[in-house]
Amino acid sequence: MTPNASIPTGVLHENDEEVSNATLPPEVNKPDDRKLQLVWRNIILFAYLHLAALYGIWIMFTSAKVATSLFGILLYQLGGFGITAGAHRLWAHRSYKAKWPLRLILTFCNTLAFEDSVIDWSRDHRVHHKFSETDADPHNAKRGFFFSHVGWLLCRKHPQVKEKGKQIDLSDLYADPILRFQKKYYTIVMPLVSFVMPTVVPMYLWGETFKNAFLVNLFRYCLTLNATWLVNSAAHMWGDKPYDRFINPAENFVVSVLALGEGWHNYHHTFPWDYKTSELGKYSVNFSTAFIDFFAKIGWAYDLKTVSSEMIKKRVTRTGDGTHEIWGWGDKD
Ligand code: ST9
Ligand code: ZN
Ligand code: ZN
Repeated sequence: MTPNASIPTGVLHENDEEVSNATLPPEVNKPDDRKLQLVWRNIILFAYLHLAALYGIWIMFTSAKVATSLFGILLYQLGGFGITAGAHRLWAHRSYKAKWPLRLILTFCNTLAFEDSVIDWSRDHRVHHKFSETDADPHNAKRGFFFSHVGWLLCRKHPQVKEKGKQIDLSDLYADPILRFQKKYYTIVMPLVSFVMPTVVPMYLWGETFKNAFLVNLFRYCLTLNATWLVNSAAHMWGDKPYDRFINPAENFVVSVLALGEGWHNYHHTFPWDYKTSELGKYSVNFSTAFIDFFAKIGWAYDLKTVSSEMIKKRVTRTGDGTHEIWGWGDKD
């Protein structure tokens, strides 16, 4: 539980306070500076993706083979773990350590999810925590549901994101050759892992058509993105705040189901170093914790960081909104 001195700035641990609006200098929150510079390439690609994904759902329930749909669900889970257990809990927060075979598996899964390289993802996420809900937060939820969900990917970043982001130390991520490889060859590896493999496997292993395999995979990808984005939008807006009523991130059950355990966002923003990202009993709506625990059992994941019941209790009493007892939380199993 002692903060690790080797953890770089930007990985929040128990001694850090998130920077709140109240403590930020005024230049970090100037709505007048929010000039939208639209990125039409992204607008067109995301519009196409969402339309194609709708067609993909139709295909799944009409002409696709069952094996293709099951494969899509499997890839959703695997890609999801690449974001939750990988980019988020392992790399952005350093909430546990992993041996190289697990880091390799997680990098593969992360590439399947196509949410940009782990290094870039973690940089934005560390800024998100450190300057939460200010203009330096890439998906500042104070700018509304649409902006925090997807709008932030359709325009240039606020200058404060880049300015404040320079303070974030990424040396721990650059020290990992697997992550350096992923970033360097992302434009080659990502299309192969995230689009070619998911299309070719159903075609050659069980004779699926190109169209069906391709569209079901686009639906799988689109669902992964929206599940992730809901953490930034819905889980920053709706839900109880049993741990800290002074912040917007909330406990959101629906998001937790879709995002493999990442919707318990009031807990996560209060205790960002906990590898479980929630207090809830081990696997209740938190498959990503089960995933990490499995690898801990075989020794590939280790030094799992968590929070003591006493610390949680103190915090709940001091800053909670009173809903902690209603949910009956605190049962660690
Ligand atoms: C996607 C990511 O969807 C989603 C991430 C969501 C995170 C959610 C976290 C929630 C918790 C975990 C929940 C997991 C649940 C999972 C469930 C799964 C089932 N600091 O970015 P650029 C500088 S990706 C410091 O281009 P623009 C830097 O110099 C979807 N500096 O900014 C940089 O150069 P370089 C697929 C920063 O030009 C330069 O600016 N991907 C920072 O404003 C340019 O950077 C896409 O669609 C920083 N934070 O463009 C691509 N940021 O990189 C989308 C930037 O060389 N992105 N700099 O160092 C883009 O096209 C662009 O980023 C842009 C902004 C148009 C949005
Ligand atoms: Zn986080
Ligand atoms: Zn958040």
